[in-house]
Amino acid sequence: MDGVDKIHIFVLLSYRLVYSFQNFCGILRKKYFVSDLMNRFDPNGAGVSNGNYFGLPYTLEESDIVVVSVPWDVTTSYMSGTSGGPRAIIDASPQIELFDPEVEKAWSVKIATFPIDHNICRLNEKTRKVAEEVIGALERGIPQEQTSDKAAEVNAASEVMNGYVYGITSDLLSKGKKIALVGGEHSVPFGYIRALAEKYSTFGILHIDAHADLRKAYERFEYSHASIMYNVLDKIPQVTGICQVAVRDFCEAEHRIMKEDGRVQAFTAAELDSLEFTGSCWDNICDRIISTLPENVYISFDIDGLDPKLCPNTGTPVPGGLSYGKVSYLFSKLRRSGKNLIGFDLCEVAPGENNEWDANVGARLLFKLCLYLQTDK
Ligand SMILES: [Mn+2]
Repeated sequence: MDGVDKIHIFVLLSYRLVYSFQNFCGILRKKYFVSDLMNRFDPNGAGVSNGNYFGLPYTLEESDIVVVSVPWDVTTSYMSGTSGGPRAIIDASPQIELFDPEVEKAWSVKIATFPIDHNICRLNEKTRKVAEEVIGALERGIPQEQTSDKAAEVNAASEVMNGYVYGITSDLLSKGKKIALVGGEHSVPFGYIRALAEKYSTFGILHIDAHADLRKAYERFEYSHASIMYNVLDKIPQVTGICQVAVRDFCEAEHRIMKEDGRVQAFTAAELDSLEFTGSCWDNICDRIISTLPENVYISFDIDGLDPKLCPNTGTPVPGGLSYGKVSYLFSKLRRSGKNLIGFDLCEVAPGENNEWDANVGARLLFKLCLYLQTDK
């Protein structure tokens, strides 16, 4: 049994233990503390910093929505740091008003925080160093055979992470929870989408991103952040379509898939601009985007789909992108469209060194999407 296998078993066992322990604590907390907390909870007061997303006091057991963190940035190719996204968003939570004009008593929506798994953090740190060696060798033109073992080690670790995400999310789905997944780089939702595919026989993905993420095994990493949609199309047949919005950085092979694979519908940033420059309004464009989606919709939201002024520290920023107002309007229209939002991920939020701006933006959009997940029909 090699090191990765041992870590795999350890991670799978440990998340089950953590969940059971959380449940046990949850029962105690509910019995003795939560009613008191909720009596004292002031939705109009300053934000609370209690280690949970949005400072909300709900336990896993009583929650309707669970936010699962995956602090993973092993295959990030440009700037690392997205593994710090979940912690940064939690730390930025006191900035969030627990109010939404479209959702009554937004603060009472029962959103719980799944604890961050330290084994995944350790596996991430260890494997990131190995991945850096593989990327460095590629950049220096060293023959691939010389780093085959290292590339294989990265791929094996990514499978451990996928198994971890799949295990948690399928367990939570079987308990009737809805799930918000927070990355980490954009490779992290694969296990979650696989778990959803066991619950929903067909669904579509609204994919907001600067990149098409349709590369096959980018930089030799099968589960690269740049390959998530390729892997979904390749391995999860329940996903009947992917609607890409604001994509503006892709290679020729990806462009061919976007044009030729009937499951992919792309609204590139250039096409969105062209529609607006020739008189279409954003309301009509949102209708066109939403009309490509089937009844069941999953949102895969890479924060770099936004204008980089809203996410300057993200792993691979690209000029252009959606404004905060446009993406909020799109989500609001999707909610009102009657489609069934089955889940979502928010990835690639990376903390800045001296400010929490990226996390502040991410926390606001995370809260909005959680509310829509809850209030969906
Ligand atoms: Mn992406």
